[in-house]
Amino acid sequence: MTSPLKLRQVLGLGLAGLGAARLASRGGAADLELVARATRGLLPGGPATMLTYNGRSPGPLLEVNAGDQMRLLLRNDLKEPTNLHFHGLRISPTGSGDNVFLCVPPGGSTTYAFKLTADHPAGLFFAHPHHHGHMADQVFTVLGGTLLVRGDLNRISEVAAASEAVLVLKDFASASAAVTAEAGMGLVINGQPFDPDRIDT
Ligand SMILES: [Cu+2]
Repeated sequence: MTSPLKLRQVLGLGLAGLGAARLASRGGAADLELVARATRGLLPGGPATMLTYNGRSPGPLLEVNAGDQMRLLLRNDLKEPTNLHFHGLRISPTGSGDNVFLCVPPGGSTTYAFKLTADHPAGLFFAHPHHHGHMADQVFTVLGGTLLVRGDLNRISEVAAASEAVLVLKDFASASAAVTAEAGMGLVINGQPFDPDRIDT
């Protein structure tokens, strides 16, 4: 029997996952690419097919700054249409911005292009599909990822000096019937199986 996980070890899992799973802007420009595709993975109850960005669930952390010019290419390698919604960002809901009426067909791609204002609030946001008729199934099958905007908060010295871990919790008890039927239910943090009974604080 394995020993209980310390809370900091769970945080460590999150940090370990971030190194290779982070796409960041440079010099005021965020030229990022997400590829939506089905990927075999391991859930608490066993193997299952999940929908991923760049083969990851959750998708890579997108790390940008207030004032950045965003150009995010979304390629659709799924067998159904998809798109992107930038949950919480203060950007236009039209054109190539946070436009949930855009449709990226199977095999297609589109570029989301918008500028974050210089005073855009810092914080953690959520990028996920919002295509009418497919949204619930795609989100419940784990398509989505975090979007970290750095800005005013990060200029507070105590915040800048603090260590940071981004944790994405997913409860497969509320996942799609297809996933739970194949792999059962359970909790994951950053894609790693998580048992709350094994946490020491
Ligand atoms: Cu949302």
